[in-house]
Parts: sequence; structure tokens; C-alpha cells
Amino acid sequence: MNSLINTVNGSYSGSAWIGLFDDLNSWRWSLNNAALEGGYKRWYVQRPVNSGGRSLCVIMNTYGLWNEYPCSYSNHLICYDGRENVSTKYVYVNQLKTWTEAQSYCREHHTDLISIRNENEIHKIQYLFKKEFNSVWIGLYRTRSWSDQSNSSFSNWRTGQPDNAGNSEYCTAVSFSDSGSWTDENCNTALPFICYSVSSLTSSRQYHFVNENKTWTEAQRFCRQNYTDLATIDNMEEMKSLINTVNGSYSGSAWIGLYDDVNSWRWSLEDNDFYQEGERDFRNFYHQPDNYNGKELCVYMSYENWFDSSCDNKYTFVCSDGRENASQKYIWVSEGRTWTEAQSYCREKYTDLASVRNETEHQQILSVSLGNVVWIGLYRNRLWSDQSNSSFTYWRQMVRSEVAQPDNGFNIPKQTGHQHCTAVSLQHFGQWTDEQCFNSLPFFCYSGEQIYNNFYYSN
Ligand SMILES: [Ca+2]
Ligand SMILES: [Ca+2]
Ligand SMILES: [Ca+2]
Repeated sequence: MNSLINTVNGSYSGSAWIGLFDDLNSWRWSLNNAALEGGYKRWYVQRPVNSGGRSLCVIMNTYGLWNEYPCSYSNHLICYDGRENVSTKYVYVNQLKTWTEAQSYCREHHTDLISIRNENEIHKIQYLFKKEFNSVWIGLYRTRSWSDQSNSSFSNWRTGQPDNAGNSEYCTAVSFSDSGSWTDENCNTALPFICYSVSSLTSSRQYHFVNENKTWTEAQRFCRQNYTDLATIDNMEEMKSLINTVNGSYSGSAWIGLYDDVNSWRWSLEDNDFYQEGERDFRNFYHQPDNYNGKELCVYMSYENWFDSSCDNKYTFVCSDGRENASQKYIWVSEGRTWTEAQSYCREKYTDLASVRNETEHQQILSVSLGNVVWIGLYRNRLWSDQSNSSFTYWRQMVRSEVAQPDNGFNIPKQTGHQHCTAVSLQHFGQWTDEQCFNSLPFFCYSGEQIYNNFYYSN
């Protein structure tokens, strides 16, 4: 925070954006940190709005309906007990606690705060309401998110903030008139902003080679317990430094933190206000996605059906135009382009590649594209175990008869479609291959964190 304030150095005394925002779709259950999105919901109102700016926890009323509620208020609670030898699965706790205190209490005495995944579970706990007539904490909560998906929990709110004035303040600004304290503001306000970059000079990522055979998940657990995480690699310098830790002592394959999650689809158009609850999750895949050759990270529509496909294929595409004076909502572009080229074209001329939020839009897009194969805005990236967003890759290229990596086990019996984790191949200069995650391999951890202290003020 001090380093950020120094960047501006007194040259500006208003407010400027930082990366913290409030995502209304980010509800999670305390138990296993399971995401609510796409699951069973019982909201009292159509959609929570974070009224008051601090309503990031959830109470259930006597009718079993849910409502957002400030986490620092006190309520009774219901714990869930998942232990095998326990006969009472749901325990009403007749004590007043804040949400965090309630979570600690349940974790200490039982398993966790209650999760509710279907109507049946509501029926099971209804008798608890008949006895008591208070609202109770349930395990549903969320936290504000950082733009770079980092999980910093530091905050520096000004007194009385965040307040979500007018239920329209979901982004965060630093106020330089008030020694850098934070306020929540309407995201559509135009303000100067602060970016950051990570300079390799300030990177303190130390790699550690662990010469024990483990599955990818076991290796991840080991690294998180003993270091920071499985290795993330940002550039060729770091790749060299990682190889040097082996120092010729091993010449096979070893895990790094990169993996492929076939459910990590996102829309090119990210605007939160554009999607109502559940609308990000509309899909119409047909026997897909299968990531058939390991490179299928973009989605096209062919008639009714969606397919994942290599982003380098050239297809016609559908842009969306969200501007107020737009004459058409969807525009079919009949020229074949790669997915990335199509995205650039749509962003330049209209708003973005088309998102499909429901069956009505699905039909509208079908009708403008006249039955052609078209790219839509759905895509994904491989992910790093530590959630860093490094886009560096060092895949093994095609050599003679070997297929280029990643290949998702293309043409290898029993492996086709099952290679979701990434290994460094030390016999091949450290180049990467995708492998089955349950293979047992040595692995690379890292310790230390990137120090994000290069701030840039937009002025
Ligand atoms: Ca505010
Ligand atoms: Ca496919
Ligand atoms: Ca492979």
C-alpha cells in the first residue's frame, strides 16, 4: 500500500481504481469451498445485491429461504456433522455468533456450517425451525475478488466504507485525499487507475526438485504443505532456473503446476452486469467438450450443437453489439478467422464475440448465422495450481512421428482424453508434455512469492 501511494507521489489527490471488486456470482459453501453457481438456490429475493456493502454472508429464515446479511452481525446457526459415528447430522446452536465465529464453532465441534444442496435437505432440517423462531447462519458466503484472482485478504477501507450506496458500487478505488483508504464506487465511473507489473528482478520464486514419485494431486499437497505450491513458470529465465535445480540428477519427467480443467469455460465478454444468475452457465454441448487432441480451448456452434475445437481453426463467427443505438444485437461475419482474430474483430467493430445466455439467444444466433459453423465467445485456458495467470508455455514440438504436445493422449490406447496434467521432460531440454494426473512422477515445487511492487499510475 505504501509503495502504491509513493507511485502517485502527491501528484494526484482524487480516487483511482485498484483491482478489488465485488462479484455477485461468487457465492461459495464453507464446506469444501464449493461454488454455488449452477447449484440449488433458495433466495428470498430474485438476486442478492450486497445491500449496505457488507452483506457477504447468508442467513436462512424460518421458511427456509435465504437472504444476504452482514457477516459481523450475530445470529443463531445450524452446523452439519458429517462424522460417521454421529447420528444427528444437523445441529441447531442456540447461541449468538458472527458468521466467522459460527464457522469456527461448527468446524471445532462438528464438521462445518450447514450446506444445502436440494429440497430434500430443507425438509430434513425443517423440524429445527419448528422449535426455534430465529433466522440462522448457513455456510453460504463470499469475499470480494481481485482482478488477477490473487487471494489477498488485506483491506484498507475508509470508515463507513464499503457501503454500496444506491446498490450500484461493486468496484474499489483508493482515495489519495484520505491517505490511501479505500471506497467502493460505481464501476461505470471514469477514474484514473493503478496497474501493477511483476518485474523478474523482484521475483523471488525459488524452485525445489522433489525426487519422490507422487500423483499430481499428491505432489500439489506436498508442495503446499512444505513450500508455496507446485511450480509456476513465467518465462524462459525461470524455466532455466527450474532445470538447474535438478542438476543432472534425474532425466525423466516431473510435474509442474499447470493443469487442464475441462469445466473452466468463460465468456470473452466479462461484464458482470450483462449476466443474470445462471446465465453464464448456459451450454449446448453435444457429446462434447472432449479436448480431443489437447488443443481444443475454443467453442464453435454447428446448427444446434456446440463443440470445443482448436482455436487456430478458421470459422465464420458471430459478434454481439451491446451499444444503445445498435441496429442488430448479433452480427454474423461470413469471413473465416481464428478464434482470437474473430475476438479482435468483434471488439474493434462491435462489442465482443457473442455470448449465449439462454435458449432464446441461442435461437437468435442460429437464425443470423444461417446454419454456418460459427465461433462464439466461449473459451478457456489451462490453469496454474497457484492461480497465477502466467501465459508462458514451453510445449514439446512435433518430432518425426511424435505428435506435438499437448495432445491429450491422442492415439495412445487408454490415454486418449485423459491427459490433464503437465510434466517437464528433462530428457528433452525441459519441454512440456501433458500426462495422466494419476501417474507417479517426481515434481517441482516453488517457494517465495512474486512481489507486486511495480505500480503504474494512469494519470
Ligand atoms: Ca461507497
Ligand atoms: Ca471437440
Ligand atoms: Ca501427451
